[in-house]
Amino acid sequence: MTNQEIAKILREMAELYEMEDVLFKPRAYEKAASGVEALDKEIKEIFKAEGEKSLLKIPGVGQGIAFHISELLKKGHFQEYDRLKKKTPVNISELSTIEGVGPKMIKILYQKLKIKNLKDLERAAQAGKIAKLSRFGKKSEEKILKGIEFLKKSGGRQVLGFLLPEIRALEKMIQNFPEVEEAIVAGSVRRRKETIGDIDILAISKKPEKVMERFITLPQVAHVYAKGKTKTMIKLKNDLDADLRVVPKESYGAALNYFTGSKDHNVALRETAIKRGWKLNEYGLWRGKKQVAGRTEEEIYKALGFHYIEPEMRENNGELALAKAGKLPKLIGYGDLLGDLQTQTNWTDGEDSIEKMAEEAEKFGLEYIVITDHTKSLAMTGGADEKKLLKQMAEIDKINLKLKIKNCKLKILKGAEVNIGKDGSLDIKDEVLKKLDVVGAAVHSHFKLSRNEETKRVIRAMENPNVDIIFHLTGRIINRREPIEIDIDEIIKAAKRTGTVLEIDAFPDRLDIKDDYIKKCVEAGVKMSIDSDAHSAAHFKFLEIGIAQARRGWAEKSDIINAWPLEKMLKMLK
Ligand code: DGT
Ligand code: CA
Ligand code: CA
Ligand code: ZN
Repeated sequence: MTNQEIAKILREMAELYEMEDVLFKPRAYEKAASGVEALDKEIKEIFKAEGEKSLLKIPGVGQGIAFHISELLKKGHFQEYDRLKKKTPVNISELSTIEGVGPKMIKILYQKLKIKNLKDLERAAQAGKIAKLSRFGKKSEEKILKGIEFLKKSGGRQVLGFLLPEIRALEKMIQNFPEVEEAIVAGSVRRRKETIGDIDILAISKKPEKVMERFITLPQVAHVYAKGKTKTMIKLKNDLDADLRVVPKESYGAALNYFTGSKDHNVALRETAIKRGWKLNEYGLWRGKKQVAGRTEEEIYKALGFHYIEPEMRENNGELALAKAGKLPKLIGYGDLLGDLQTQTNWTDGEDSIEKMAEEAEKFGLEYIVITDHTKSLAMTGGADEKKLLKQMAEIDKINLKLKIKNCKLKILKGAEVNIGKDGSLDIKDEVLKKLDVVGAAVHSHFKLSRNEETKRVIRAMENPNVDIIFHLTGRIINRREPIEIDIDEIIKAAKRTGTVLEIDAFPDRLDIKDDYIKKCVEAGVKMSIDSDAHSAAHFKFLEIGIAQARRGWAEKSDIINAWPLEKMLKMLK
């Protein structure tokens, strides 16, 4: 059992307890799940070496949960989980992908209508059965149907950022097969698309049959579609399909290039080969029968007269012309961030204390973070009013002192995620906003106004001299919620005029703003930030996904203000 699988069950426990209206336990299990996810060692190994006591060292794991995890590792399930699952035997993770459907609703839907999964839910909603339940009504039913339709439109694509740890674990297992010389995940995963259709894996080996044999017996495998000598297709337990191809060493670069895609990039690249009278395919670059290149991607690009193009740029959006002219941007690097400008704590809906967030951020190599808890219109989250914000500022001063004494170099800055009202007004008074180091403003409601109204309200927020950054501009949640409609060109113009920064929210199902918008910002010289939007110390790892998105939008270090040293970053703000 992998850490990811354990964390998934712990999260499910949290939801099961929430259904039962049990106090505190949901939070405790959430915390434990985050702790498990953040580990870089496999729990199974630690447990094998050091026994049950070692589990207590996992952040957020106490006696009770440690006992359950040990049962889980030994038997693959545990009593309390079985008991709760028996009571409400539903596919929670599937049902809760629909916006507005949470644990409490899932319980009622099961009790009243025996709804266990998405199919059941869709049928019941179409038959008008949900509207008839006293608790919900017509509006909820319509919302559910919309949610299901939205999910279908996404074509079963899954959010990459949530799966990347599992994909990397799989890649590592294949790399560790004794017969494998090299292995890598190509396709949309390597290009770091927001969502992925499947996983395309390549490996070099002289014994492909042996490799395939090992591949289909991996613990993650749910189903084998087809097993061939050099190509095998399987379904993983997480519902994703994965292909493994074994290629000879001489063709590795060509195969990697071909299977990384995108298809459009490949087609354009192949055309340049044809123009020279050459041929490019997944086995190599050929002049007649002679292989001109093929061992590495670099030599293929070079032989065709291009500079090397990073996978995140390979969408045939003009990158080939730049690569030919030697004018490719120097993309921001995965280790380039020095700060994080959006983090939430247990002052509102985050899981961890300010201090814990700071300590974890430092482990991630950051030099500063901004605490940006929600404000009062988000009452659900315990959003801060002016008084609470002032209190938090004083607390941050204290913690900064404490960190200094502990020799922690990270600096905590004061901020807020201020809510933008329907008309563009903010819910915190200017005299308090003025005291904060960094003010982010964001839309959290009224997602369905006209394009003109949405654009206007965001621009009005930008015009506030205290608003430094617009967080998650369009409010979309991939596979769950459509973006608000906005006129991006007007927004960018206003950002430029007012000196407002636009955020790339690194949370894997937000990635807001998207790559096309990032490109426009780069061209217009509008600065951006890449923020984790962390709601737990375990979320700093998502910064990587935000950097990937920035790279897909061709952003350089100079475009991203939290890749800059603190002083310079602060000077850039209003
Ligand atoms: P996905 O899986 O939908 O997220 O997107 P990709 O890009 O991973 O696409 P996939 O898995 O269908 O194929 C992997 C790569 O193989 C793709 O990026 C480019 C290459 N490829 C697939 N089909 C074709 C094709 O018909 N022509 C060319 N030139 N390349 C192809
Ligand atoms: Ca793919
Ligand atoms: Ca594929
Ligand atoms: Zn927000």
